[in-house]
Amino acid sequence: MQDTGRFDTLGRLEDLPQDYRDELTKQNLVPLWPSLRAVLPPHVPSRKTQTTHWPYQPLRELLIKAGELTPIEKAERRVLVLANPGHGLDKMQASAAMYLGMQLLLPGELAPAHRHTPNAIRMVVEGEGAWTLVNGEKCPMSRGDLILTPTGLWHEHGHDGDQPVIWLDVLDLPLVYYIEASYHEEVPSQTVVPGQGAKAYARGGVAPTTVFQRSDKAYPMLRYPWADAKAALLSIAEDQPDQACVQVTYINPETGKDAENILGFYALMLRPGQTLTLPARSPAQVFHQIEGSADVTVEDQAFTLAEADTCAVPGYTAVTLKNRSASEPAFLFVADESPLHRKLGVYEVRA
Ligand code: GTQ
Repeated sequence: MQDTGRFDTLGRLEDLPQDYRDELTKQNLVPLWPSLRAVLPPHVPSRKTQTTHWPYQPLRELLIKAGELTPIEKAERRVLVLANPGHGLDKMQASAAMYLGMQLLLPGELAPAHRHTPNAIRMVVEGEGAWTLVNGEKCPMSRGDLILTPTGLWHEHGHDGDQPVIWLDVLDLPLVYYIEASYHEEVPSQTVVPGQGAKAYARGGVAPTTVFQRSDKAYPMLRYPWADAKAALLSIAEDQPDQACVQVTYINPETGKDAENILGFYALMLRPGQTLTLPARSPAQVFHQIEGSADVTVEDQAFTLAEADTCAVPGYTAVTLKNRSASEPAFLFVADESPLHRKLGVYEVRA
């Protein structure tokens, strides 16, 4: 009999008479109790996001092939989407809120100007000579650089070099699409506006100022050079030899808040031979190996992130990263859903 006041077994849909169910359907009504435990499971959410590893080399080969098969005029953005099988490949999701794409631009090509409601970033994987023009600011693309194209900012990609350029796109497209707010607009092209001064943000602790007035732009810094992020990590590691988690967050240098509103971006250094366990937190995460290689363990799965490999890990899951080199540090780029979870009040770290 009932003594805890809790109801262990809830009624199923099949327990209801068919004529009653038909009448509910006719009135666009649904009983909650057969689905209550599915939408509010005990203690840990159900997650479609599966731990998924995308090795770079086979992806690169297929992307280079796409360059032969599909001219830029037929693609606009020549991207292979890193789709999480847990969501279904057709959904083009890495996690609930994150989209990942690997984009190829060949010498001389132009991916024309547009803007859209989803926020995007680019993490440059290989090649020199490409640039992204963001609201008139020309951002050169080198390996490891992070370039923001936040919601509503015009952007186009061009390439003056002589080798293919490849970068990782991270967008909050699945979330913005889910809330029925995803759309784009086009312009023929943008003009370069020089001297926007954003480069001055790359010097720690100082912000560009004009007659004692700081920038009022929503996105004052658009390009985060890898050389600066790496130097920051190396100096933290040297200064704090006992600190296990050597990490920086890509921020808006005027506000100190996350660089974008929905997804968070970080760089992480593993010391030579280091094993680092990141606790289970509510947001899903993406790891991309910028330099070196790392063994990744997520619950009962283990794989190696070689240079330029990418993986996605569901939320509420601990991740162990081990630097495979005993002599060199390893560097990872991390994207997650923390800003979204914090704004919604659902952010959690599980001990
Ligand atoms: O480069 O603007 O991977 O609009 C998906 C949508 C890249 C881009 C993507 C985009 C872009």
